[in-house]
Amino acid sequence: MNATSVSPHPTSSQGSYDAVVVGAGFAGLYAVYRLRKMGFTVRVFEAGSGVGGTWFWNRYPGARCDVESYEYSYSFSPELEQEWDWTERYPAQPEILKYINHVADRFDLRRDIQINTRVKSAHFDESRDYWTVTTEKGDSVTAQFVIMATGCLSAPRVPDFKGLKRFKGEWYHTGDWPHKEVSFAGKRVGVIGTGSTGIQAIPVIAAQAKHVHVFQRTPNFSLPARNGPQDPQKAKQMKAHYPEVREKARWSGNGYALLGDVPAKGALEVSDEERNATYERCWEIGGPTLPRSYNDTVFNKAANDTACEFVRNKIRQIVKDPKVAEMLCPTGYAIGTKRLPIDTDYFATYNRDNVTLVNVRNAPIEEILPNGLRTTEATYELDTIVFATGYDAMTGSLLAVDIRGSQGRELREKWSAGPRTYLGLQTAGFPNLFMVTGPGSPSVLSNMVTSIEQHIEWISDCMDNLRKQGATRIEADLKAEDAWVEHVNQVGSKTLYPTANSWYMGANIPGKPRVFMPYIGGVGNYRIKCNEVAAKGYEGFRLGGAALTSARSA
Ligand code: N01
Repeated sequence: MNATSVSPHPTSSQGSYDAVVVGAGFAGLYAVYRLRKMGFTVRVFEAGSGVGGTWFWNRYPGARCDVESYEYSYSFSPELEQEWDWTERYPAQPEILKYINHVADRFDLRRDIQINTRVKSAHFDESRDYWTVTTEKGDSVTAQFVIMATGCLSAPRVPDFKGLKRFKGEWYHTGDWPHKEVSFAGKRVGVIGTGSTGIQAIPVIAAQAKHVHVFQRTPNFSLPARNGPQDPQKAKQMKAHYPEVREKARWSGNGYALLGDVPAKGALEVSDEERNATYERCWEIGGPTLPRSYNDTVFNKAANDTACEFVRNKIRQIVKDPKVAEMLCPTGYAIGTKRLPIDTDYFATYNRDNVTLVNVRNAPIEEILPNGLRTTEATYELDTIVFATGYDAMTGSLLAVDIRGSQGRELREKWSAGPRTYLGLQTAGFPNLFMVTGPGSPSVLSNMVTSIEQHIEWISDCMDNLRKQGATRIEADLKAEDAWVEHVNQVGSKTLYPTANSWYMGANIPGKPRVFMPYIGGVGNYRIKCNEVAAKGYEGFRLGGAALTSARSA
């Protein structure tokens, strides 16, 4: 931007709005689009210096979406669908960010989005049914509704290692990556963490660095992405059939149409030959389908074991040093119960002379030194450390804001034993506060864009409905919330998910309550439930407000 140009974003806020939206990622942008169209006034606060949310912050080398590009996009505008061309099967971070910026400009969304502004607090005034929202910059606004579009993986976590402040080299967390180019050329780099992020970043960093030490605590299953340039035929097909594809995704198990229907057979119902041929086909096609090629791998350990062993054998074939291969083979948890990465050349990277795998399960990192780090067994000299150590997932970004509901009750206190929500949309005691893809909704187990659109549509329709009725307040009923939490837990406990130490369970954060946070009942079933609740006059919610009360008593 040159010195005379004016930012399209507003720079400060006072006053009153129908809704304050926190966050300008996929969810926040769609909220502005829809609420504005329905005649609501809206102000978005975004901590970053641009829109994009996850895709604004996650600029680490190799950052890429693991949902195919044509499905990882908005469905609300047929024109947008037709005019945008994706260049790769799995879109890289810069392309997704470009798309999000295109959406912001195309629909003139920026004038309601205040960037560089982190929300500090949101307090509810129950005498007037509105929230006061303050920011770290000193803005203070009121709004009838607050919509937390803060994302599920947006509170990066650097482990509390002794000595980090004294490190003389450069260190980065992948979820808070600098906006300048980071060069690894000639550098001795340490990467801590082998989740989806580490698995994407390690091959790219290894191709540049002098040497990479990978500090692995838990080996991870990973499947080849088989990424490549977008097939023009496939793109054409997609554009010709977008309405059907989107509709299928909306009612599917996980919000994708391309992943197909739930398979008819279980892994143990077929012969070893047939199963191996299926797994082999999935491995060759690429993407996350392998464990989903049978209907029981999520529930049945023996069925799941067949997929685990197939992938372990692939690792043994790819990695030349048998000792390193065994170190990379995941054991002790079911495939898919920790988020399953898809990769480009991850395992083959360990065949490079400049890559060393270090087991920090047996010998944990004790301390960061000025020139490297020390485990309980050895010292490693490093110029750069990359923390691919994940997030305080699902609740971290919500609880980072000082949220106080009725009678000043703090959300942090209410959720001290784990998050409790009704439909992942609201939590009792916090009227007019909505969460987008909150805990208790399909969220991270789904194509996020599908789930985001469903939530924003439900929330904005709800606001419209309240307006028509003259209601100023909606609040989840505690009994409905308890029943939903019970249902979420029941469905989750039928699966193998709770058996793994994953961020789905909060297990990556010391002291975080162990609760399976997402809803695994399926995107389509969940949509049915949300629609039913709305059709029954917002069953399980309590509606209130002056006009409504007088209409009812008349
Ligand atoms: O984080 P993670 P992530 N010492 O929590 C290790 C999404 N995503 O950023 O497993 C040593 O999965 C930790 O070890 P362990 C996706 O949903 C999407 O990789 O806890 N190691 C683990 O290996 C994903 O799941 C895309 O034993 C330590 C790693 O750090 C989510 O983001 C791309 C440690 C953290 O893995 C988070 O992935 C990338 C310690 N003290 C990410 N503390 C897409 O493609 C932690 N670790 C869309």
